[in-house]
Amino acid sequence: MAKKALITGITGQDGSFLAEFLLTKGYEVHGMTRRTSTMNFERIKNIIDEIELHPGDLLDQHSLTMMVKEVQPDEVYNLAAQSFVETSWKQPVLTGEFTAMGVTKMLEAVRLSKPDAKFYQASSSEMFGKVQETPQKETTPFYPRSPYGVAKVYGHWITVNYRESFDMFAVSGILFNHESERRGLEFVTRKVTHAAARIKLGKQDFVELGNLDSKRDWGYAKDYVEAMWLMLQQDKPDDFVIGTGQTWSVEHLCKTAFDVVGLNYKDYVKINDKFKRPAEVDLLVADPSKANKVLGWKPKTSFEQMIEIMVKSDMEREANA
Ligand code: NAP
Ligand code: G4F
Repeated sequence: MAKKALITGITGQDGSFLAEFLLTKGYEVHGMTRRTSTMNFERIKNIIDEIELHPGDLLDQHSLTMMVKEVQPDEVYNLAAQSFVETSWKQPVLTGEFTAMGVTKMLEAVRLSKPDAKFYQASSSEMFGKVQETPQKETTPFYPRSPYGVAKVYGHWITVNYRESFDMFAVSGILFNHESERRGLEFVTRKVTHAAARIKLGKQDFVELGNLDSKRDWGYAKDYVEAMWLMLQQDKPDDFVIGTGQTWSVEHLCKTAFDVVGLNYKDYVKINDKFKRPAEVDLLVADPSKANKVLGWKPKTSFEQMIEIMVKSDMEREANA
């Protein structure tokens, strides 16, 4: 019989790639979606007939418990969250409800309705925040710098706690930034690749950004969903850092993206202080050696390849818009 996977956040970047990946592995894929007045199935439109969707919301314990009871999944991937760091200062309480308490609600749903299901929590390198050592690994102390980062630390520890308290197979993937042609337009990589494409096509004159000096360990989302799956295929539950081990500044990202379309980024990038954050995470770079060794996981796509994929996809979309 096919294994059953349940994905919260299936309409998001990672959820859509993970659903596609699990279908190729022969899984029966179920996803949770929340009600919206207009459909937001853009990222899953190619697989919509191959998956089963269930209404639910991280704020609504009953919907989560009933969904897990009905699906009886073998594996649960908890990807749903308020995931944009900047928004977390404007909506700190909501971010806490979704991104922190939502994890406890999902864990409770699993504990009460399918306690032997394997549970994956989408933890984040934002938990390292004001980094206490470089590169960051599983044992690096957390020092979050935003309400989002604080909420993710809660989600991380409650997952560890349910593993230790209830003997559940509950694990946390501490994923560094991962991007793709499906990334939301508000995140800096996509904002830049989208702008580079539109400027090249004469549809936009410039792009306004905040801090060009911060550095991130950017990988390709398609590579990262495989790591999530690998974590749930282990005999023992454990947490892993997932990243490339390389770091680039936002300015270097701009150069790389504008190079793809043959333009000099310096002519088109402007600074607007409104995109600067109340507290910044200056530098993130992963030490993914545990994942390399135990999971046999390595990133397949380089930073340059990923940015090229994103710019070309934006060129194609914008040329046809
Ligand atoms: P994303 O594109 O923003 O997707 C977030 C998903 O969560 C969407 O499907 C969204 O549904 C859903 N969601 C939000 N609030 C919800 C609620 N109250 N109830 C039910 N569903 C809700 O994020 P992503 O980049 O795929 O990231 C997936 C997860 O990994 C997130 O938890 C994120 O914090 C974490 N993470 C991401 C990265 C990264 O670099 N991408 C790195 C580390 C950790 P709608 O479509 O309805 O909005
Ligand atoms: O693309 P970003 O918004 O991603 P951020 O804040 O690193 O968060 C992402 O990665 C986390 C993993 O570490 C995830 F957990 C989280 O869910 C999300 O996926 O910003 C990256 C950097 C920041 O230093 C920001 O200050 O880019 C800088 N930046 C400069 N100008 C900008 C801009 N970021 C955005 N979004 N927009 C700008 O105009």
